Amino acid sequence: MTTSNSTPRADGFFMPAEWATHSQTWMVWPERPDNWRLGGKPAQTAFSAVAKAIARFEPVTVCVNAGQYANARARLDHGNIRVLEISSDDAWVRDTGPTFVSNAQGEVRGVDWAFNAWGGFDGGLYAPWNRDDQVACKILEIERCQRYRTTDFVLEGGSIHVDGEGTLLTTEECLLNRNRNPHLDRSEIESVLREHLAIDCVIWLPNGLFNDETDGHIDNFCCFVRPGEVLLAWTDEPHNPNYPRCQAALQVLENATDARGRRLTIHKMPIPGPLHATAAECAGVDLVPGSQARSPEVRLAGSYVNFLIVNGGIIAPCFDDPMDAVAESILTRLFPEHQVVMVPGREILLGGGNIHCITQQQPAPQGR
Ligand code: KQY
Repeated sequence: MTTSNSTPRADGFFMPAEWATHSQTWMVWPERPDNWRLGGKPAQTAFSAVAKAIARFEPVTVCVNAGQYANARARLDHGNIRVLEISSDDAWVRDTGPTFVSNAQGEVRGVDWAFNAWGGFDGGLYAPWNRDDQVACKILEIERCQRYRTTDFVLEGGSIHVDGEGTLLTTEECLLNRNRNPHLDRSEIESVLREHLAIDCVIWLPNGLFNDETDGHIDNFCCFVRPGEVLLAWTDEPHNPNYPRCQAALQVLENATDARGRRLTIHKMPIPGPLHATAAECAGVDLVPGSQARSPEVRLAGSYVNFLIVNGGIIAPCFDDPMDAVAESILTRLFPEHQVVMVPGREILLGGGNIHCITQQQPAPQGR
């Protein structure tokens, strides 16, 4: 595998939007008992359902630690799912996998961002994270993709969304957090994003969703549905802790112009819940100093915005909540060319994220 000293932009590569055709989607098998209750068994059922839902539309590769290989291979019994042994610390390939970039000649490469488990020893969620930090490199090696490594720049894929036409959405809460890149200011961070993703415009929302343990990843709060149109998690209830966050985001989005000079059309997606883990669910998680503690008192950061766009499909979480049907109808209206598939997301949410966080799309070669 070649690691380049150049940047994707300098080499003519850019990050395609998620709706561009994929060659496959990557996932990682959950097993970590201090994050997933009951040794990860309920999460493995949930991840299997997500993998099989995606596999209806495109190939899926699931990475698994050696000790879980046989179990994962047996549970992921679908002809469109490949299972590979790759070590990891946990199962969030959106954040540990590469961000794929492509060029007009039909080549795909990957950006391997430095990973510090969402904040290192200043609020990060577990240690060590060295095996997670190697996941992107290993995926690129398997795919024979050239690699760009940002040794001095920490980023998670869940903290960015792009429209494929030069605009990037992110949050100040995450990217300007002192636990990611304290040596860089806002304009220096923008400059790394411009060079590595070939974007020209960054739209900064102040915050992500309340209690999002990633420090406010954008992929749990707001996403593009097509160029010039975004979908924002929303509440009209002033007592909802998300209310000020939604209002602040709306104000930024209403005043934003994208890289092509467009004003944005803003769609709203209701927030489910309030959702909480039960005492029994929390009791099923191993207590390990340095790992994220679980409590029934903590409102979970559940969000229907945390969905994945695949080839012809939308794979979105449901929570056995009255808003599930509303979310499904909004997604069906916004994506008339896609089939919306709702998959149980509660077990993934109990671990701290959802479907977008546990998946990483690999674009098909573009422009050929
Ligand atoms: O949501 C994500 N992108 C990652 C969440 C990590 C949670 C670990 N407990």
